[in-house]
Amino acid sequence: MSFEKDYGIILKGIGGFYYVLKDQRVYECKAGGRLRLGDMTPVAGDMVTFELSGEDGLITSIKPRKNSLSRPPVANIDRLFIVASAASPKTDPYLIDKVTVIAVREDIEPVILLNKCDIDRCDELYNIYTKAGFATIRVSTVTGEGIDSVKEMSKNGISCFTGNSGIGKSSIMNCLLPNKNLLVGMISRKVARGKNTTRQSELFPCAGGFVIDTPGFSSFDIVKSSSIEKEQLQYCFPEMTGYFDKCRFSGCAHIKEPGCLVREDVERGFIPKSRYESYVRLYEELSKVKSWER
Ligand SMILES: Nc1nc2c(ncn2[C@@H]2O[C@H](COP(=O)(O)OP(=O)(O)O)[C@@H](O)[C@H]2O)c(=O)[nH]1
Ligand SMILES: [Mg+2]
Ligand SMILES: [Zn+2]
Repeated sequence: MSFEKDYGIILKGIGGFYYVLKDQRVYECKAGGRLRLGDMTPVAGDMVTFELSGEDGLITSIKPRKNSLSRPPVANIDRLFIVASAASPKTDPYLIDKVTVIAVREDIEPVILLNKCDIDRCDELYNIYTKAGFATIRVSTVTGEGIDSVKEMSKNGISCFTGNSGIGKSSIMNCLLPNKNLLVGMISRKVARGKNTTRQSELFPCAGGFVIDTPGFSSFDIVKSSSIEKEQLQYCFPEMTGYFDKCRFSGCAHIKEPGCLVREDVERGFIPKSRYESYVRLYEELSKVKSWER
């Protein structure tokens, strides 16, 4: 990953200290206070400038963020690896679709990783997400299938892993980072609660980019965490964006309107049915949100 001159990147924060990587070295820094940083609290992924006095670093500015997630706090995400499976615990496509909407909205590239393919080839999920136009990779941490492709995609920028507990996020990261030994089979919340210091998730350098784990899908509540309006929802479904203003009624929401080309193409199998059903379900959820609740 290339940096703008003078900037380092925060790998993690623990108990008020931030570990900033710059020119192959990690510096322990404190935050520079309200005067310099205003309301921004540094998080992993932030690009920062800092001053050194002796060994002690002081963060002096934070570059405006491209995007950010709050659980875990991480900024400037380029890619979201959404880990799913048809093997246990089987993933509900609706959960995947919710996350893809937020990703697209935040200008993050969603990549679907179908894990545990040694047990189940995940054909149904594979067909849905390739047809929808997402990069979709079959993975197995047992046979090593797909790991090279995941590594290749991690070369640029910051890649964040998400998916239900037990789906294999830590296992996949261990394949990418063989020297790190992340805790497989551990619930991430437990790990986070174990110590008294507040600890952020950590960015790990990987293949030229960075990878980071998240606690799971629960951090992606579409209604609460994003300011998306129902009229905008169709633009967060890449397979539906070409239909804008082509249906019989301009401003068609593709729900019940006659002459809707989206619904016709769902019937003809060009748009995956489960994706369309998620669209309708999310549209209805967003319709219930009053404007003052946003
Ligand atoms: N058969 C099979 N089991 C896997 C695979 N990846 C992970 N597991 C198992 O799934 C369980 C949960 O894995 P873990 O990486 O801790 O999931 P996390 O909660 O998403 O971090 C562990 O028992 C792993 O050994 C896989 O590709 N195939
Ligand atoms: Mg884990
Ligand atoms: Zn329509």
